[in-house]
Amino acid sequence: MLRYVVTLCLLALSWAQDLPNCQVANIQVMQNFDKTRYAGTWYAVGKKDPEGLFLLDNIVAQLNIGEDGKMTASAEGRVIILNNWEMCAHMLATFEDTTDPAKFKMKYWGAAAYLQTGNDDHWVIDTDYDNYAVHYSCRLVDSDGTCLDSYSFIFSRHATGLRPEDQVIVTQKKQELCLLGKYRRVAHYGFCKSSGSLDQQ
Ligand code: DAO
Repeated sequence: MLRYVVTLCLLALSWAQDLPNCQVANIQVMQNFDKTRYAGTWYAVGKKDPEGLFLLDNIVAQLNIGEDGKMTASAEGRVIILNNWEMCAHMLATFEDTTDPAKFKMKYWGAAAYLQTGNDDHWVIDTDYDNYAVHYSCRLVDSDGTCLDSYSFIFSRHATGLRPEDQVIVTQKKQELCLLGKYRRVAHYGFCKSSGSLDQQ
């Protein structure tokens, strides 16, 4: 009987060690991150929404590295604003480096004044640069160190989605972020190509 209890305890202990502890401070980001290789076009194919979501679908981000080494981005996506006004939002962002090369402070704003603005973390959790990237941002850390309001994009270099081999890695990363089951698929059906965007300044 004692041997049975000890075995169960050891099993429970090893299982607990495999579980993420969901502390924002303990989230592992991409090691040796190279922002030059991260540059280029990314299609959001999955998204965990924050409180009061903004970008709905058809989300495409273009990341650039300037001659000064600073990262900037332009992004577009379908949004619904002012209760029922559907449009293609054109967004711009600048990124401030931090001591961790995979963690940035992102300032974003809309090309039109009535679009959202904000200051968010932009953490690159994992990427192979050529196929997939897992992004994470926590907007509000709870008193226990877990995240109260986060969002996360699953990016692909292809609008059609992720390769099966990348899906396995991405699922593992979602689990490590304590967000498994909280993502929705992001569709791409050319909304921003055909919508005749109202905010192209
Ligand atoms: O869509 O609900 C939401 C929150 C996302 C806001 C971020 C918009 C800025 C886009 C720049 C992304 C660059 C990768």
